[in-house]
Amino acid sequence: RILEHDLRHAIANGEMSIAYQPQTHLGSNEVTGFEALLRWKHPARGDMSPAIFIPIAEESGAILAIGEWVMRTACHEAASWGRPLKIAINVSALQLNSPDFVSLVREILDQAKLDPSRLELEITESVLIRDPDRALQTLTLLKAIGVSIAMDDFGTGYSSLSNLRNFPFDKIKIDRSFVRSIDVNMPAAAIVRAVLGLGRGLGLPVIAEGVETSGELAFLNAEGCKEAQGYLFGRPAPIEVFRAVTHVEA
Ligand code: G
Ligand code: G
Ligand code: NA
Ligand code: MN
Repeated sequence: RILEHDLRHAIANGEMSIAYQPQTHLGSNEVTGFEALLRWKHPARGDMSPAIFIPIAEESGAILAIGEWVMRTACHEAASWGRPLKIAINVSALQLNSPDFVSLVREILDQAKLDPSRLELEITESVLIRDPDRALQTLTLLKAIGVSIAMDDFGTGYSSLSNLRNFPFDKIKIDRSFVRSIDVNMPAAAIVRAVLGLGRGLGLPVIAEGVETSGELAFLNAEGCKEAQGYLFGRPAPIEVFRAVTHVEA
């Protein structure tokens, strides 16, 4: 496969970059952190969607090197900020299940001089499926070093409420497919309301993804959602765009 071959050289060729998207506290309208989102500019094909190339990188194993590069780059970036904002990084199944993942995270945090409490790893429930015992062990070790864990895309795919009970999640991210048009779409509104109630009951903060309109935001505020992410607050962009947020002078 051509893409698979090209992916192996993408980092060395400087074709990969990271876009950062703000996560905003709704009460204060303050940015609490940023999600790191990988971007690949293919030399011939131009911008490639991660939705296309991440699965290929997973299948080929290239995700291990790429994921390490993302974590290293984003942690170094976050360590350079003038404020202790969080950095949220997506972790794939192959990464989480690789034998040296926890020591790699430690080494990256040490080298970046980033406090572990600043790092949040986003994992989807599909990541837990292959080897739940091993995933639990790894997540427990990560929590022990002070890293937090968010359940990404909650409500899609292999979603099961038992995952919330059996794994040490610190946060729930409601998938953007449920957030879309919550102010006008009855089933989506009921699901978002239920997830917010679940978070309250479990004592887990909930962040809504993909918030695009003020109507969606009004609904989330009315239902007690405390944090959101989406185009309404900021599109994923090079970190320089957010300089005024990452480096607020007193
Ligand atoms: O940014 P965008 O919406 O196009 O991302 C599409 C998908 O790619 C999302 O599911 C997102 O979680 C995933 N993704 C983006 N960056 C990374 C990354 O660095 N590692 C992994 N594993 N997935 C990522
Ligand atoms: O799977 P994950 O939640 O990591 O995917 C995040 C993806 O969602 C990113 O690719 C990002 O570009 C995209 N995204 C972020 N905010 C919005 C939004 O408000 N609307 C839509 N449609 N996509 C968004
Ligand atoms: Na994510
Ligand atoms: Mn998500």
